[in-house]
Amino acid sequence: MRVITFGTFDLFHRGHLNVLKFAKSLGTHLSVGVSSDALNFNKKGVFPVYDQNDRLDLIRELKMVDDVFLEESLEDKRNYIIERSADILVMGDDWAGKFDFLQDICKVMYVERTPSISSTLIKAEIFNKSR
Ligand code: C2G
Repeated sequence: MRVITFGTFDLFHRGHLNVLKFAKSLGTHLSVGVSSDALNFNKKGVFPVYDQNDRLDLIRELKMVDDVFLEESLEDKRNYIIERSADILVMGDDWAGKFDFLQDICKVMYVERTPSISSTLIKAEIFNKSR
């Protein structure tokens, strides 16, 4: 089984590790789409702390990851999935229901996010500690 997942993976943390390990456990090949700096800026109005080349390099080096590519548009998921012949799409449950329309080409799974950690919380904590 070939699995695909997507994310920004800024300030790489335990929640990111958990979802990637879980995604790989579902199959034998894991592709990861790392969202581009421009996609993040357009969606959230801020750039990630780590730029896209660093985020791509960090994800590429993980032993459970077989293939890494830049996700340049949220609307291109269908093409990314077809290009990589993915059987299963794994997304965090903050996206629950949003990608059900892709069920005609692959299985779509939403996984529970790891509690109490996020890139946003890490940024806030660093900000508070450095004041
Ligand atoms: N995640 C998690 N637990 C957390 C934080 C994140 O399981 N505490 C998961 C998310 O659910 C996602 C992955 O880690 O599956 C990457 O999270 P983000 O970097 O926040 O990704 P996001 O910006 O939501 O992805 O097509 C989607 C885009 O790439 C954006």
